[in-house]
Amino acid sequence: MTQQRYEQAKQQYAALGVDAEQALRDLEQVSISMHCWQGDDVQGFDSKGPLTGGIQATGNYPGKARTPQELMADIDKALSLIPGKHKVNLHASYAIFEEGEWADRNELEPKHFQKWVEFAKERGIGLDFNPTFFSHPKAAQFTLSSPDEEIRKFWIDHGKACIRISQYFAEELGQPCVMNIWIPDGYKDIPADRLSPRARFKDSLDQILSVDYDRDKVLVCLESKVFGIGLESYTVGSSEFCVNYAAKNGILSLMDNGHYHPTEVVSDKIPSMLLFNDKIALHVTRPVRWDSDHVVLFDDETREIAKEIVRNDALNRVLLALDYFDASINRVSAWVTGMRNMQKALLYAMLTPNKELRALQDKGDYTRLMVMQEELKTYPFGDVWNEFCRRAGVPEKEDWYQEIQRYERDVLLKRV
Ligand code: RNT
Ligand code: ZN
Repeated sequence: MTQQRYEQAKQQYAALGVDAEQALRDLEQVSISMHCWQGDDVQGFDSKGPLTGGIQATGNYPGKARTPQELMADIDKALSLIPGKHKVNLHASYAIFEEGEWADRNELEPKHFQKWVEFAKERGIGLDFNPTFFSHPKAAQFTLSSPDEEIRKFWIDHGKACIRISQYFAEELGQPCVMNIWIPDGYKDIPADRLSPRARFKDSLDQILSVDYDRDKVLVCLESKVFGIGLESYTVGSSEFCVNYAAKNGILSLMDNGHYHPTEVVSDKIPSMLLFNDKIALHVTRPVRWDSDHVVLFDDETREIAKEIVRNDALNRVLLALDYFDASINRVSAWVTGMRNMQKALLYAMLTPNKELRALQDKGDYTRLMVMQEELKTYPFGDVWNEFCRRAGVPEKEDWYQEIQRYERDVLLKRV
């Protein structure tokens, strides 16, 4: 049934000049970095304290992962329902300590992530990494931009430790590790000095990057932001700061589409960034009125982001990661929904006659351009997506949800 429908869909797309087989092959190559922190509301294993840094996971859905074993089991369940081969994105706060052992963030070592490396090796997947500059007593308001030199040094050491851990991931797993730096530093109210915190942040980054590391193995990114809760008036790591720092220092810019003013869109920023950078990185999320980090949907902006990547031939230049944390729904389902939606958006872009549409734009035939873009929306895209799932050996359509329900009943609801 799926195959028959696919064959018909393939012909409809072929009539537009689109090769559905090629699209399926291209999508199979795309690996997305799945964020471990959706599984436990960004709690991590190195402290029991609250989530800080101006971000928030709201909701109280039962069954969140409380231990490394539970989180790994949940990640496995999610990956089994997502077509393709992906990476897992870890935060430093997900260090796994032996019984009675503990290390503060400035003293983390590769050995504290050995279990994650074993996990990744067994599954043949790669790992990405993030230093954790929040949810820690020393991250009260400032980390890498702190006026307190002792605090700043602590976090610089954390950054350096994370570069070493990232290189360990890359070497053990035989593929580059994307290491993303995001700090929550900022002011609730109007500051008296906007320059000095940024100057200190700049110096801290210089110190972190002065570590001897292999730039082909560790791809360091810098993520900007517009504001956080309790940090509404001023953000040290603003867009201008981060884009300029990255460009000047040969690291990557990371754009999170929840980190801009509400009518600003990352889809429009991608082509500009591609003109000036070999590679860029994304955190795909869904901001609802603010940086709320809702689950990624198959919505307009996700599709626009995917179009900019696909039609500019940039699948190998845009490092894709997801970043959201919804605690109000089944967390495994949240992963599967977001990952599958990102893939759907890419497939949708691959099934678009991009060359033909571009020609219409160049000719100034905006009427036909609009007609085609709208008609494409009701082409049998779903039949191609179902075929992709079938070939990948994962459930088609909403069938995967039955497995989530079974897992919730047999595993998640028993976590009390
Ligand atoms: C916060 C940033 C950051 C975090 C994760 C947990 O606004 O988006 O990427 O969400 O590192
Ligand atoms: Zn982010």
